Amino acid sequence: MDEYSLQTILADLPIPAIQHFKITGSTNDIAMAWCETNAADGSLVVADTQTSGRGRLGRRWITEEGSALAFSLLLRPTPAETRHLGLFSALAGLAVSQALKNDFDLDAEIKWPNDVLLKRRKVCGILTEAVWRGSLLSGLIVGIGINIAPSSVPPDKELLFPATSIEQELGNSVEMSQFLHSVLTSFFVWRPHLGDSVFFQAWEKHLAFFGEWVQVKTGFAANQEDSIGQIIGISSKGNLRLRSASGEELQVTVGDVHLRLVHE
Ligand code: BT5
Repeated sequence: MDEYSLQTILADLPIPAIQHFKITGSTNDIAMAWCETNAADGSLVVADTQTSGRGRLGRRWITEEGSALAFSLLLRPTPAETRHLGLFSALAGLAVSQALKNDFDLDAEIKWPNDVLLKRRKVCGILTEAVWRGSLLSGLIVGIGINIAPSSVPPDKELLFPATSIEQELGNSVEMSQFLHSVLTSFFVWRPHLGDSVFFQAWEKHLAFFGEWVQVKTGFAANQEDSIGQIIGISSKGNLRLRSASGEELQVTVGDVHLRLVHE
């Protein structure tokens, strides 16, 4: 990929500017720096390789050369969107899931809150970061990493959860810039639905482990007990709704959560 070909391929989308790197630290870091300038909503940073790709809470995201998509969208959320900032990761997850269905007929699931799975293996990670100026929101960076070729999948010892790539599940090769176009198209189609009923229905429809018993570990407090329950849906705030063994409803808010199937 290069900047010129990306500009051509993405020309029909509301993307006013693109920066492409053969190699960079993290596209989210580049987008955050760009956010401090007058870069407009929808500006895009794409990299072929990341040397310090980031996951949540300081975890690493591995992007091997030319085998994966790694990109960050710089958004300037509207006041209405600002009320739903926490839902942008799910929006990105929906966009990726929809693109996988449209382009390859692959049924992806969203592991709450923000991983996209194919056959219960992680194919995509999403890191959304807000940039504040004092108490005012300056921008939101939506960083998306998608494993395309088998070589993008890190060795097991690097993984907290099993991983896969699109080509592994499909058995065919994938044209990366075309798939990027599909994901971004889907993102901009879904964006006006952020937080509405159609959005929550689609999210629930894609929710991994629906009806299954899971254990959710919230990592902030050392003495915090895990929540164990059967997944029954998503609340209007984007919380995960669980039903405990005693029939009580529990809600888990997005934080440092590790969601696992019970008895796995
Ligand atoms: C995420 O964090 O899954 C968010 C990843 C976001 C990556 C994108 S790439 C573009 C942009 N620029 C960045 O610097 N980041 C964003 P988390 O849920 O914390 O998961 C991180 C964990 O995923 C790691 O600890 C590993 O276990 C695992 N992992 C790392 N690389 C992976 C890969 N390529 N495929 C599958 N799993 C991976």
